[in-house]
Amino acid sequence: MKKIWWKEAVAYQIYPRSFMDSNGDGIGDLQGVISKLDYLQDLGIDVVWISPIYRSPNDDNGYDISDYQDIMDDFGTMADFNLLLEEVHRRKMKLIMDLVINHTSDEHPWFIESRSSKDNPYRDYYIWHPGKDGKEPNNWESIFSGSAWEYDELTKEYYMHIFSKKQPDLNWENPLVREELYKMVNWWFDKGIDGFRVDAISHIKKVPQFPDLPNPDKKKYVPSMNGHMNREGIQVFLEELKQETFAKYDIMTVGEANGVNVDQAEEWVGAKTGKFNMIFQFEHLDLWGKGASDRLDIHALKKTLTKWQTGLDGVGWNALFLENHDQPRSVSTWGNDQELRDKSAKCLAAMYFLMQGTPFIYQGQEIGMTNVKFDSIDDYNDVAIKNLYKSEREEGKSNVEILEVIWSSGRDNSRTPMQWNGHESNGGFTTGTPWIKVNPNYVEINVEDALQDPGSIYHFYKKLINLRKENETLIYGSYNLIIEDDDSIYAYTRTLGNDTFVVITNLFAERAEFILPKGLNAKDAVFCLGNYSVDSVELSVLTLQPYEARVYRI
Ligand code: TEU
Ligand code: CA
Repeated sequence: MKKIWWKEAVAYQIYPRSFMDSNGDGIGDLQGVISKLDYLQDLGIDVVWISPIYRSPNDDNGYDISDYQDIMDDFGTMADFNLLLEEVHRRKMKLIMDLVINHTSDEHPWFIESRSSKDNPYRDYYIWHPGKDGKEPNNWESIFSGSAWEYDELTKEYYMHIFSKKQPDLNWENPLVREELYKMVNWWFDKGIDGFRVDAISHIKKVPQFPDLPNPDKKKYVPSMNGHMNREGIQVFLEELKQETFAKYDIMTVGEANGVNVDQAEEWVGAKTGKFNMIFQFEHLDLWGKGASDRLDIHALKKTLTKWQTGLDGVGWNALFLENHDQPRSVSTWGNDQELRDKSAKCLAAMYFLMQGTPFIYQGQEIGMTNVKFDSIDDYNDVAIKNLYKSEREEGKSNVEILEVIWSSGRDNSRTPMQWNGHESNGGFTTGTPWIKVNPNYVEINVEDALQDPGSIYHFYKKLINLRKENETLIYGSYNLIIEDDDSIYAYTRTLGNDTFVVITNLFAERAEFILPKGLNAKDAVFCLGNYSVDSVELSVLTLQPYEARVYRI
């Protein structure tokens, strides 16, 4: 077993716009992040992943970059960034940035050139196509609703954008594009950053000739994943990216790899042949239903996570997560964000955090922040939400119908400002007017209170982090699913040599009985952690309370 720093690390994602505002303009910024580094260090964080902070017109909050080598004015200056990097390193932590190279902003100089004429040297930096019968070149739908093509009056052609129309896709088939990107990536590594989370990277290869996709329901546009997600030939690009950049540095890479299958693990994250150290896969999130079904499909969840756990064991490495800036809050979706918020947040934490892989915590998850319900579309900011609202209205859906979808699945659920305390207006996030409203429940749910209460969700996370740091078994050990058929309990073991931990989580609001399977010995069991008080270490038969979680060493 080879010890590797990024396998032992616990990571924390910052969405800088919503983390901490230092100057009262209502927008989180780099100085704000710096002011909270002690908080993160205290929690036990090793790696900070910061969502994009580059120059951007903010159509998609920084995921639309107009200058890869400069800092967004809202967030500060390059001097602020340099200080952030220094302050992170001074605390023996690492900083990884977000690498958005599937697309740029339409305000990036490359695109401004590209759109200016058909024979501009930058024309082929992006994907331009003439229309078909006076319409878009094909029927592909953008991930953010509407067509994936935008008509440009000047040259009378369409450009492809699988996200918003202000995010034109780069043409990865053009070697000049790739070269420019690699130069930029290495520039950041030479500056001393510790890695990248690589945005939407499974989308860089498009199916050649851009064929129409099957459209059995005769819709105007059809979901276009089959046109650009994890398509044949992508590995050639990824291998080159790796060789020209990542392979030259001791850094950490996490690919955002929607659509990648576990049987492709070797080529994506294999120790030798992989292109990334780990990937974010989304199969388990798709099971949440996000409003579609009330009850968590625990069997599918066990099946999916177990597939990734066992599929990567000894092959590659998992990135473990429940939340990010694109997902609703886990406690609202999977748990209970009312009376059982505390219990269910801790239970979910124990469930995913002790698996094999590098755990990620998304800002606010450690205090059990919840979804939000704004009553007007005007209170929302996310371009995906706005586009969805517009196209669903056009299709005749009512305001309330659409809002209900947004309440349960909209991305702004996780983008409301970080709740630092309960007594200042805006929860201590800003002294000004926040760019998006603070969740009114900051009065009860906030960092200051959580720090003071030893039984809080925050302290539970801290204990999980310590437990993991102190036990190699919880880092490198193999995962094994137990009581597979149980309808309420997700339980598994982690084993390294003859050391074994058992993680037992009741993922529902009803009590459940746990019986230790034969072959596991409860005799010398030591109770390590739980979210209810436990008076006996007895482990062979347990009655678990609603959302009870227990961790034993046996
Ligand atoms: O998200 C990419 C994206 O939307 C999907 O690939 C992802 O699989 C989906 O969210 C899972 O449900 C990234 C960023 O995380 C997102 O914030 C950006 O808007 C997007 O890329 C465009 O840069
Ligand atoms: Ca600010």
